[in-house]
Amino acid sequence: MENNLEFPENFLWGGATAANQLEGGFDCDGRGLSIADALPSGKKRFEIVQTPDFEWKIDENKYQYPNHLGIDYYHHYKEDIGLFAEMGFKTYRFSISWSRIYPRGDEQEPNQAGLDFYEKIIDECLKYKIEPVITLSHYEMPLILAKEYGGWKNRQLIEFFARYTKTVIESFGNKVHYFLTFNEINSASQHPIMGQGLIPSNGGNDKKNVFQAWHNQFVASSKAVKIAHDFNPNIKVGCMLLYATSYAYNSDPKNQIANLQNNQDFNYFCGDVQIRGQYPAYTKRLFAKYGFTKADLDITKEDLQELKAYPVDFISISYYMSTAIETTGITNEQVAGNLMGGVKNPFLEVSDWDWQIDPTGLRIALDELYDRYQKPIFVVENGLGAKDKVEANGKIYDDYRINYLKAHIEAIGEAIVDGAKVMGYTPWGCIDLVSASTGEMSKRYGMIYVDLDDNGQGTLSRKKKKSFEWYKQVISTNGRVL
Ligand code: BGP
Repeated sequence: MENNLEFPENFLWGGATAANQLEGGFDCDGRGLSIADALPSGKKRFEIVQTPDFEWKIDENKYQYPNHLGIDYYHHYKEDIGLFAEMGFKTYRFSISWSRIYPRGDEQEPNQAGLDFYEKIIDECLKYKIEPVITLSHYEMPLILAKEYGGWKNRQLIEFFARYTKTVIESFGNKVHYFLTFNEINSASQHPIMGQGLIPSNGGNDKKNVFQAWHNQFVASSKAVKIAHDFNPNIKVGCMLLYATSYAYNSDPKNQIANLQNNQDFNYFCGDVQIRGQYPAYTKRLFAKYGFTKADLDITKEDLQELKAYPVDFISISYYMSTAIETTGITNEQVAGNLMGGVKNPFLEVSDWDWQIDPTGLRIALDELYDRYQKPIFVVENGLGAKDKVEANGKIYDDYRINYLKAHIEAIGEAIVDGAKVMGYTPWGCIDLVSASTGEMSKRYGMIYVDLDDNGQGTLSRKKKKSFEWYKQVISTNGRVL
């Protein structure tokens, strides 16, 4: 049955992935090691990097699953993009591995073989009229930039990233119209290792360094906007925020103010700078919370001018969960999976990984973001991580995933009715890939199943799940049949 939702004609339906979670081919064609190659899988995913023996772990993990194999998209991309096309994708969001283009990160000249690989990916998309959306940095950077330069707290990275961006834009800017700068930039407040290359031995525990790294990334984002617009004014560059709708647990003003501040600190700070082009009014309070002032950071007048001159063109978000803020001692019941903290919301169910499922929270997110910024919003990640079962007949009946996606697409449709401008929807991991938080395969998001287990065993064959046909219909009816 058809619904009454009205998605815009040119709504960008598709799916999203990231290089380090699916490509494999970690040492193919001159690629350098990336920070993602140093993260092990399983419970020690983040524990390991909290130790000073980082270097040793990198060597130990050499040639090991998961980041090094991914789903071997490096050698399967034609088949995979063919399947995306069969689902009717209008767009495909993927990331470029910086260390394929600049293996060390600090060279003058790019690695042509790395560029050639992405050219083939882009051409394969265009063959099917799939609009590529490229993330320039999705939870990785050349490892040397973390080890030898100390990660993003070092100003020199601005210049390296600008060089990399220029190379990418000059190579692909005639074929690609949408670029995202840093994936889930605000998540560095929880895991500075992935997005900022900060580990305890190079200052990862010091909040001041996280903010310095953010500042350098903000300036790099502005430079990316300038580079893109100078090359082709039609290119649109977006920021990418991990948005977790935040509720006060109840109407106690103490919880309300705590929630307001949580929103500013987590959901809005990075976006405010990148979208509005200036540090927000609450910056002083936020810095003070961590025991430093603006004078402790290296922020120049030129930086501030650059931020002002080149804000992003649109906003992109990932949305998986909401959170609830309680400070008065009524409850302390935590939800293990909530990346940004907060207590259990009694009105919500959780996923198998304890992520609070809240489609209405997505409608609220889109309404609030549009009210705040009046710029188009692209939902570039959303989905349900679940364990799939292949039945004896070879089929995968992932109705739980269909229900999740349906409810969230409805929420987007309602937000559009509310007046929010939403550009598109690219559910996460449209093909099963390695999980960012566990480094394992068993947490699956895809409409396409990949035969591979947590130990890297399997045929790597691809198989359509029930959600494949369902999503195909969603796209072909432009969201009218869910
Ligand atoms: C986002 C990341 C992705 C992705 C997704 C799902 O935070 O941008 O890289 O993996 O979350 O998370 P996970 O794989 O941990 O379930």
